[in-house]
Amino acid sequence: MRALGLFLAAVFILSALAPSRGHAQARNTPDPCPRPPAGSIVTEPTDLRSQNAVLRVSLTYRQSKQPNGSTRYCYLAEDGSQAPTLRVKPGDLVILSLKNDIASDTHEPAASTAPVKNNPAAQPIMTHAGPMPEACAGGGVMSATATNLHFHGLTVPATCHQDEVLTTSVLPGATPFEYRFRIPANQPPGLYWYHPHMHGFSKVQVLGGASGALIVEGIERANPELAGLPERVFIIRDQDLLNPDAAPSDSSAPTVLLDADGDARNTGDGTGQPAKDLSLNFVPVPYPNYEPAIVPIKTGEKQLFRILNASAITYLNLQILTNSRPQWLPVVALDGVPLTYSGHTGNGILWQSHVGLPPGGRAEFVFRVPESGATLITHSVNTGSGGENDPVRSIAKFVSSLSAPDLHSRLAAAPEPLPPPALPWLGSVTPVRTRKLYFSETLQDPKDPNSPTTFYVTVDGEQPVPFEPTSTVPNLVVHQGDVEDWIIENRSLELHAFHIHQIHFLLVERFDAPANEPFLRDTINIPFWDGKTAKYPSVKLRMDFRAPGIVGTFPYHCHLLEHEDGGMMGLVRVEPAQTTQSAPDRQDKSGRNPHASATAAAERSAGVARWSANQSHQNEKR
Ligand SMILES: [Cu+2]
Repeated sequence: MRALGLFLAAVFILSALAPSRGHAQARNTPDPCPRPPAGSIVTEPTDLRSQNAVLRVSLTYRQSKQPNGSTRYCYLAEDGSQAPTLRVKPGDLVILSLKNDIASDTHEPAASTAPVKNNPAAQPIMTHAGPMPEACAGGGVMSATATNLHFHGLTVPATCHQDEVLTTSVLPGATPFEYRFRIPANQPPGLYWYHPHMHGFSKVQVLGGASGALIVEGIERANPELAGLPERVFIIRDQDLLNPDAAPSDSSAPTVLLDADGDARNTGDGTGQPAKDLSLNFVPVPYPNYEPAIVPIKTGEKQLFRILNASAITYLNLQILTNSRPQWLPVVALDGVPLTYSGHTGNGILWQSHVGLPPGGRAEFVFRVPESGATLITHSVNTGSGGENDPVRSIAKFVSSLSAPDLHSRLAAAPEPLPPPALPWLGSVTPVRTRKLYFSETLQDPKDPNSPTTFYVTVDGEQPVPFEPTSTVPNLVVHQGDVEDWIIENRSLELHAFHIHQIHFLLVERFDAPANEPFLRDTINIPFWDGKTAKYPSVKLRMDFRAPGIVGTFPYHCHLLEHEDGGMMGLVRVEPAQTTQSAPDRQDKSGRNPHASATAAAERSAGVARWSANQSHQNEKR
C-alpha cells in the first residue's frame, strides 16, 4: 500500500504541475488510462483469482489520446485497476465480460507535436461484408475502435466466445461481450497473457498498453524447488517515444534513420535512438536517459520473477547486473511451460546469463537481490539491416530494503506434485509430415527503402500474398492428433517472431543443425537473412496438434505486430482426427499415428542424457 500511495501521490503532483493546454484534456476529466511517470516505484498488477473453480472478470476497454498523437488503451477491472493479472487453476472456468467503452472517451489530445506514423485513425477501416448480428457471428468489423481478446498460449478452442480472433469484433458501445472457456485440466502451469487481436490494428492497441498477464497456477507442483516462493509479475511493454526529438545521451551515436515503418532503423551496434520506449508495469523508461523504474525488494528474499514481453515490436535481451556483472539466472519456465515438462531436463532449470524474449515471449526465473542492489537491463538486439533499433538500456533498479512491501502472491509451500504429462514427450514423436513456410517482405518501390512494406508468411511453393481478413480459406489443413514438423525460413533482412495460436511447439533444428533445446514454446525468433548467404536462416519446429480441443481454424503469424497487421499471418485448419477409414485422403505416405509407436514412459525415457542444463548460448537466438 505504501508503494501505491507513493504512486498516487506522484500522479497527483504530476497532474497538478501539468501546464494548462487550453483544450478538452480537461483537468477535471481524469485520464481513463493513467500511467505513472518515469522513475516511479513499480507496483504489481491487481490479482483476480478464481473462486470455487470459476473466475468471473469484467474488463472495460478504454482509450486516451495523448498530446504526441499516440493513443493509450487499457483494460480496467471493476475496482478501477488497470490490466489485472488473471489467476486460474487447470480445469477452472473463465467467464470474462469485455465492454468496449472507448466511445465514451472524449479525452481529446492537446495540439499534436509529433504525429505518430501509421496512425490508425488515418487507416482505412476493413469491413466484413454483411450484417453483424453478433460480435462473432461472421460479420465482424475490424476497425481501430473495435477490439477483441486473444488468450496467448492457452490450448482452448478457437471458437466464438472462447479464443476466436478472426471474426470476433466487439464494437464501441456494444453490449458487453462474454468470453466463457475452461482452462484445460492439463494446461501447463505458468505465465500466459491476454491482448487484443484485431487484424490491422493489433499493433496500435498493444502498443497503447492493452495487455495483461494470465497465470495458470501451480508451477510449484511441476517444480518443487519453487515451493513457497513469493512471485513477482513484470510486464514489459513498448510505447511511442516520449522524447522523439531528444539527442542521444551518447554523443557518438549515429544519426537516426527511419525504416519503412517509420521506426528508428537498426544501427547494428547497440547505440542510438530506440524505435520504441519501454515500460515496466506501466512505469516508462524513456529515451534518452532511461531513468530506471524503482523496484524495492525485501532484503534477502528469493523470488520467482515472471516476465512477459508484451511489446508490440520490441525484442528483449534481459540481464540482471550486480556490480556491473551479469548474474546467472535459473530459468524454470518459458512461454508458460515449466522446463520440467520434457521429462529430460533434470531439475528443470536452465542457467542463463541473459534471457532473450521476442515480442509475446515469457520467461520465469528465480532471483535473490543482493543487499547492494541490482539493475535489470535489456541488452541490444541486432534485428538485422531491415529491423528496428533496439539499443542496450536500463529498465529497473532493484533496491534491497527490509521495508519493501510483501508481494501479493506466494506459491504453495507444500504442493501436491503434478502427474506426469499424459502424452508422449513431443521430441520423441515421429512427425507425420514436414512442411516449409517462409517469411518475406517486399517494398512497394524496390528502389526506395522507405517505401511501404508488404509482409508475407507463405507456404513454400505458393505465391506470397498478404493475409486476407475476409477469407476463411485456410493456408494449411492438419488433423487433430497429428504431430508435424514445420520449417520456418526467414527470407527477409530483419528478425521475425513466429507464433501460432492454441498450441505449443518444440524447436528441433536451427540452421539445419539439431537444437538440443528440449522445452516448449509458443513464440520463437527466426534469425534474419544477411542478403548474401545462399541458404536462408531457418528453424524446424515440431508442432503439436494432439490436444482434442483445438479442432477449428486459427492463425499463425509474426508477433511483431506491425508485420502481422501488414499481412504476415496465415490460417491453419485443424480437422477432426482421421480414423483408419478416412486415412486414404491423407496426402503423403509418411503419415502414421504418432501415438501408436511407443508407450509414454518409453518415449520419455529416451534421450534423457542428451541435454546439459548449463549451455548459456542456447537461448541467444530465441
Ligand atoms: Cu515480423
